[in-house]
Amino acid sequence: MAGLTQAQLEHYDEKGYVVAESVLDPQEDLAPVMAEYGAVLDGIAQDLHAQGVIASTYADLPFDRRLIHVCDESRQLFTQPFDISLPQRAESAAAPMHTGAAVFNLLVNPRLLDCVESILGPEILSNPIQHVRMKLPRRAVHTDGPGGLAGPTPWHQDNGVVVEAADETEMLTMWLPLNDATVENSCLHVVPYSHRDGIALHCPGNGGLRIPETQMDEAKAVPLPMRAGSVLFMHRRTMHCSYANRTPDEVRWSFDLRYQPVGQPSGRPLFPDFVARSRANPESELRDAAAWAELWEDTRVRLAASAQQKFNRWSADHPGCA
Ligand SMILES: O=C(O)CCC(=O)C(=O)O
Repeated sequence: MAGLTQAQLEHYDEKGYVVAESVLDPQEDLAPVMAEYGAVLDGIAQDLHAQGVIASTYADLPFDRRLIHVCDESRQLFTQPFDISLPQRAESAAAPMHTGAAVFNLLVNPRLLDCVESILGPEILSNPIQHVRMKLPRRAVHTDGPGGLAGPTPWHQDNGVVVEAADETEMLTMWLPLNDATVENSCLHVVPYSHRDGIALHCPGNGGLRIPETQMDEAKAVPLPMRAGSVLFMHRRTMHCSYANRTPDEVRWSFDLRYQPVGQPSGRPLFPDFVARSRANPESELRDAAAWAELWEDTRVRLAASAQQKFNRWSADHPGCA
């Protein structure tokens, strides 16, 4: 098994994160995912063009330039049709999402799971807190708010986005860019050593949960520019964020995926987890992309039928959030 080196594991333990270079092969591992998303964008562009919302389908443009054109001209964002999770709302019956085979193959990519196994051991659950993010240049985001998955992400810890039952779950975040992530196009920033300090106060707000400035020292943060193919492994209590994409014409495109040992609560009980690797019980592994897609489709039906659920513990009424 390849996995992480001793030096990388020590960096992770000490600082709460580590970037491993060249874990994935952009051609072999990432190109199929990008092609699958190209087809999703094509469908969106065809629909908008048929409705007369955009003047062209921009079929001759590469993915990133095409997405920018489509969002800019339609003045809409298409984060949900691309995302690999449902929105945290009961009115999800009609919510689009993307659960294609290439994405499933990425979730269970052996090179990724070897690295995960180095940290978590051989019984690995795919945690359902997962997203694809296409961060658009600010000029292409025509919403009042920060733009959700297409805009900046406030300072937070991933432990903060789960319910309390999962506080001791050894959830590992894996963040990987599909194109090079730079300081200008909105790479991730982390606060080294912050995983040692417990869970900070988080305040619900427009752009998602946010650790108030008074609860952290932003000056200690470091940017993590990363090349496509590299992977960031991050402890659940490491503080991190991303700022606005300041480039005129680049999309910062990434996945954030999470894994944990089998048998611990996922922190998102309504959403489907699955066994990604089990050395003890290989038959329990999910190996079928269509079955994974079905898990999410069933979840959509259940979510739509359920009352409003609480997805985390925080309240904007907390005095520290004033
Ligand atoms: O990709 C980003 O900009 C933010 C990702 C993030 O906050 C996360 O993975 O928890």
